[in-house]
Amino acid sequence: MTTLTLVKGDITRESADAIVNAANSSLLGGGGVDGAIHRRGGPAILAACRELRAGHHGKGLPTGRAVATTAGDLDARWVIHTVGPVWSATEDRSGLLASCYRESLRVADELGARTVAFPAVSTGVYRWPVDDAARIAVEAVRARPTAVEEVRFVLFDDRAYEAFAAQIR
Ligand code: AR6
Repeated sequence: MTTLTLVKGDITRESADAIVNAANSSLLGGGGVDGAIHRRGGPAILAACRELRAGHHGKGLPTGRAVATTAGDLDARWVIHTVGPVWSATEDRSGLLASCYRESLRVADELGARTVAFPAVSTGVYRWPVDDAARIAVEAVRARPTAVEEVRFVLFDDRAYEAFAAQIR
């Protein structure tokens, strides 16, 4: 039984087995949550990402996929990096956004993570409308069988918090 919980705040302040990063395909950092995670998590995360790029993920991580690294100095065992789709008004990419949540939970299960904190993937730099993103996120998590006991959505502002709350109520 997986419980869905909501927190308003900065995901880098959370304590969880795994913290999900809204990354980009390069895995080499960026702005938003990604920048915050690398800043607070320290250089070990970037070092692990560089190793992934030197090895199995030479071309980077495709959109909709997820991969884990150390969480460095964060209060977590792992960071699970996932690459959300950029919002498009002309193409339906919602399957890729749902895949981010499914794949992150698959990786979490492989690791044995019991608590996983997610940001609202794709709703920042990638411009996905937050109400729609919240619906896709909650549906994807509810539909995916997982041993994860708590899926915690950590929302940065009131707008995102309310959008997720409306889906979970
Ligand atoms: N904690 C929780 N949520 C946050 C935090 C934080 N510290 N900071 C921002 N958010 P974004 P994306 C919220 O842009 O849209 C990066 O450059 C933010 O308000 O981080 O998937 C990557 O490298 C928004 O609701 O991710 C990629 O290039 C949500 O997190 C690109 O941005 C996601 O915003 C990915 O864009």
